[in-house]
This record gives sequence, structure tokens and C-alpha cells, in this order.
Amino acid sequence: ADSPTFAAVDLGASSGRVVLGRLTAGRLEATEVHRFANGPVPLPDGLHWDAVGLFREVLTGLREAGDPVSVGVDSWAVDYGLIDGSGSLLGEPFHYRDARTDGVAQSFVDFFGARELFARNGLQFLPFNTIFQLAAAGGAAVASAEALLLVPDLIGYWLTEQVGAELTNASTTGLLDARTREWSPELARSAGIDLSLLPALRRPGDVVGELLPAVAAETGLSGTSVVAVGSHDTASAVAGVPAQTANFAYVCTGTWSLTGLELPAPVLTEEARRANFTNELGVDGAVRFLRNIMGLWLLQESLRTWGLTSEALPGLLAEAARAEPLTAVVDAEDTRFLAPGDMPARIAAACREIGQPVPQTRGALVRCVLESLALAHRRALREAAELSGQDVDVVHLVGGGARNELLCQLTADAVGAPVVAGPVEATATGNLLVQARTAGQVGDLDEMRRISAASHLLRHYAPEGSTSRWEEAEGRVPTRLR
Ligand code: LFR
Repeated sequence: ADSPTFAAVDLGASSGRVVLGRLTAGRLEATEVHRFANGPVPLPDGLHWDAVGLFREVLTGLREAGDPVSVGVDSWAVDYGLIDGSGSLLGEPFHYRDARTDGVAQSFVDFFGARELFARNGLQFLPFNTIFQLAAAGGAAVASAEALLLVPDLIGYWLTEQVGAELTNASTTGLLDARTREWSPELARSAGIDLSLLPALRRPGDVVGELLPAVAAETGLSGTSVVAVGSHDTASAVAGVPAQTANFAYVCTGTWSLTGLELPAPVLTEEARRANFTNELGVDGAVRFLRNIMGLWLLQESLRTWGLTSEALPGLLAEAARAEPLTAVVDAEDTRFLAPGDMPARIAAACREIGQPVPQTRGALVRCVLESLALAHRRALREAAELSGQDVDVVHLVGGGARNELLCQLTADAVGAPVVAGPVEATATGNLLVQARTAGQVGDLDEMRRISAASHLLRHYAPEGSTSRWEEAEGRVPTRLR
């Protein structure tokens, strides 16, 4: 008989997909059966996600899924839906790029104390952390809510009617205690919510439940269960990194560049806080010690400003490859780039502020974006190594950016270490492998990574040139210690 199949639902900020996978002879065969667009929806009260629309796409994908033994759902982090006592969704979830947290997050931190907060939850200061979103929303927004469900848990609820909070994604909310790995009553109180709003935690690999009859009828599936995976997409991506050695770093590229190390324990020092590192949880309890770098959002939003689609990308990247190296770089972690809007104008303003030439052509601007990302990867990895004491021998660049040869080469050059690029679908890979483990087919994370390495064509980039050019460029971008 054929080996069992698994279905991964992977919801990204700009697209979602349903991917089928099965293990044969130590390799994962994965096939995408459905892909759909995603993005912010501007409503009068702010930027939202179309969660119900996403669920419909999930059902459409599952209809194409054949006969999987299980389904696992992952998505971006921090955003949530609220449901009331009868299970109704109380409004479309807000998008993390919505401006309602502007200023609120800072005053929350000023009040709570930045050190105290970091010592408690171990999280990087990002204005959209769930804890700040709740503080911005205010008590009235949650008054009639019974449960707060992060996006993959909301989709899981609609598939099974089971309520829960998967741990890797819970670790991005700012409401989890970094030491005990349980919801923190003090943090909940500070966000103005009742602890009971936060559902019981579940772990990657736990069975969430069986598909509801209506879902089974709609998709034609029977006997399929929903399994909790690393439901934070970055947790699944890191599980899917094809690392073969212990001293590896990762850059998970997509809308963001999540750049850092996997560690056995969180780094909660004052130095780590000031360097704005985060300690998120990975599959099997590993710590993802990383920084959020703006990522390919800088490029996506520039294309949108120019009225171009991704079809224009190959031409622009070719121009960028020919453009003069390292003429202008900006801080790719600057939150001024967070909101949707005119990206080239913001990049130009950032260049002017630090006395650098403004890129004069689209090719030069794309080069500026990619070099700024490579520079941010360099800085984050060096600081991660310093703060954790763990060396970096190789950088695994996974996700959509692994297709971008210029980004991969620039990253190798800037970091001064070899880059192994791929898989593009690291997140779906990690999602599927956790399900395969629940089915008894896979062992530990090391084995998952061996399977990932054996299943994908990986590209190797050796560093070229001296890193001193990058050192000089780094000197032009001020650090932002907190
Ligand atoms: C990447 C990601 C990041 C998270 C950001 C916002 O897709 O999940 O890890 O910080 O989206 O949720």
C-alpha cells in the first residue's frame, strides 16, 4: 500500500498554500495542490485579515488533498481572533501592520519597564506583539470574548471546534513566561485581559481533533485528524532547515528575514534585550533566538508602489546585479518600513538622513534593499553568536528568498560564511514532518533535518571578497541599542 499522506496548510502574509507530503525511502515528496493570495484588507477601523476568506481557501485546498491522515496548519504569528461563548468570531482579526499600536506599545513598555518585560517574556520589542495589540484594543474589545485564538488555532477551531493554543505561536504573543513556558497571569493582567481568555496550551505533534462533519462533507475527507504542528510559520521553517551540523544559523526569508540561532535555552540577559533579540519557542522546545529583519517586504512594497507585479522581478534583479555595489545601505530593522505605503520614498528618506546617496534607478534601489538585508543578516548573526556563545559555521537561507541568487550571494559575502540556500518551502516541510512524526514515521529534529536535506536541491554560495567592505558599510548604519 502507498505510504500515508499529510496535508500542510501554510498561510503567509502574501500567499497561502496547501501542500501534500508523503515519506518514501527517507525522502519527503511534497506537492502543492492549492495556492492563493493573501494580504491586508483596509476597513474603516483599520487593517484586517480576511480570516473567513482564508478558511474558504483552506477548504478548497483540502478538497484537492486526496486522502490525508492528518492536516496541520501554520501561519504568521501574533494576530488573533476573538470568539464568544457561542463560538462566533467577534470581528475580523486585525493585521499586525495596522497602526493602532503606534505609540501604545512604547507607553506600555515605559510603564511596565523594558527590562522587566524582557526578563519575563524574553521577546524582542515589536510594536505588534499580541500583548501590545491587546493593550491598544482596550478592555471593551475583549469584554464579550470567551477565547483568544491565534490564526492557526482559529482555523483549527473552524476545522474541529476544538479550542487550544499551540505553544510555538503562543511564544510570540508576549503573554507567555519565558522560563515556565506557561501563560503568565501578570502579563495577561498588564495587557488588560483575563487569564481565562487564553486557551490551554498544546504542543507540536498533539492531536487537535477530528474534522467536523460539515467540514468532512465540504472537503470529501473522512478519517482525517487535525494535528498541531509548529503553528508559527517560522517554527516550522526552522524545523525544516536541512542542517547537518550543530553550529548552523538560519535566515528564514519571506515577507520577513527571521535571522538567528537555535539554542537549548533562552538568553534573557540585559545585553540580549538591548540588542533586541527575541526568544521564541521551536518544535521540541528549542529556543529560536533571532531578530525580525524587514525582509522582502521592502522589495514587495517597492514593486507595489511602482505598480509592478512579481513578473517584473527577474528584470529588476538583473539590473540590481549590475548596479554599483554598496553605495547606499539603510537599517533593514527600522520600524519606519513596517506600514504599507510608498517604500522607495521611505528608503530615499532613510538614505538622506544618514548622508548617503539616494538610489537613482530602480535597479539601484533594489540593490540597496538586498544589500541592506545582507548587512542586517550579518549584524544579527554576529550579535547572536556573541550573545549566546554559539559559533556559526554555515548559514541556511530558507523560504522564498532562497530563489533570489543575488540575496544569497550578498548574504554569504556580508556574513563571511557559506550559505546553503533552500528549501523554498521550508515551512511546509517542517509542518509535514511533524505530522509524519505523529503518525510514527519520523524521530527527532535531527532526523527531520536529514530528511529535509535528502529531499531538496540545495544551492551552495561561498563568500566572495573581503568582509571589510561590509564592515565599512555597517559603520554607516547606526545601531539602535535600547
Ligand atoms: C513570519 C512571521 C514572523 C513574525 C511575523 C509577524 O511570517 O511569522 O516570525 O514575527 O511573521 O507575525
